[in-house]
Amino acid sequence: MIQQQKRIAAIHDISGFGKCSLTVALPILSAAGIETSVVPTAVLSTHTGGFTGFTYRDLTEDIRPFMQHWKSLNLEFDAIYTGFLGSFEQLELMKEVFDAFKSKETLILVDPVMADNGQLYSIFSPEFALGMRSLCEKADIIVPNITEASLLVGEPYCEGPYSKDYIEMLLKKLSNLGVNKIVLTGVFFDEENLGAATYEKDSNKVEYAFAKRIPGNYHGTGDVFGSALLSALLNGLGLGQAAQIAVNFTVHSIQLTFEAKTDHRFGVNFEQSIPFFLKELGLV
Ligand code: PXL
Repeated sequence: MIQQQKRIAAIHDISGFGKCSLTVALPILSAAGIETSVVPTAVLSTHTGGFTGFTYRDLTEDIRPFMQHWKSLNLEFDAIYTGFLGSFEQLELMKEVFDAFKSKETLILVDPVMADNGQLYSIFSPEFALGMRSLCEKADIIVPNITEASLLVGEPYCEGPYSKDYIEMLLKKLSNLGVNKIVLTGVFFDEENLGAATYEKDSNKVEYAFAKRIPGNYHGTGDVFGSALLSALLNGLGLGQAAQIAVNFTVHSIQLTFEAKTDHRFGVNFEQSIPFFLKELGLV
């Protein structure tokens, strides 16, 4: 039987240089066979992580008219995927988007992009975390890193290595926001392996997905991970398996970038890892 192609709406910024957000989500999801519509929330010359002097054209005003037009076309989506959002107003607008397009089958994936390595990104105030928490409460699945998870549940940030008890405490507290599926990234129990922990509230199941750690902090890996995770879920894989594929693809992309000694701000070479990714998904 021919499977109906899945369609999603990806709502992130476009950073012209420094691969992240839509310049990562669109090619990865498309390669995985998913029809990917986009709502650009802002256009920047580069992302904000480590560059100075970037341009920033805010597109908040366009979001509601975009939605109204899409509504008039009776468009439906299998998933809505939000990432970097630049203001409280955009957080509130996302709730309107969810209300307008959520059907029983629509998967709402919120990546609460706002912090890493114990620090909020420079453009956000501490109150932004509260706004992001309230958006996460509307999601079916959230994909925070450890710093974002700590901010979302009001725990102090801890540096790893972590204990299983600590990770599972964070997962349970995150699920108390009313979210059924949690994928926590940046999890490690020793210095050798790094990966993700998943929790499904309905089944009360915790799973882990690891790969060998590659030194360095590469920009945009959260977006590579989130896009790969959603690709795997929409291709019918379970949460634990989808997380393992997303970890493997992210690490494969980092490995190529590490070998090429590329500036960490430029993003990772996910493009040349796509054949590997499609094999992992069983699509080729
Ligand atoms: O990858 C997350 C991200 C996306 N978009 C912009 C960013 C960041 C992280 O810094 O600055 C504009």
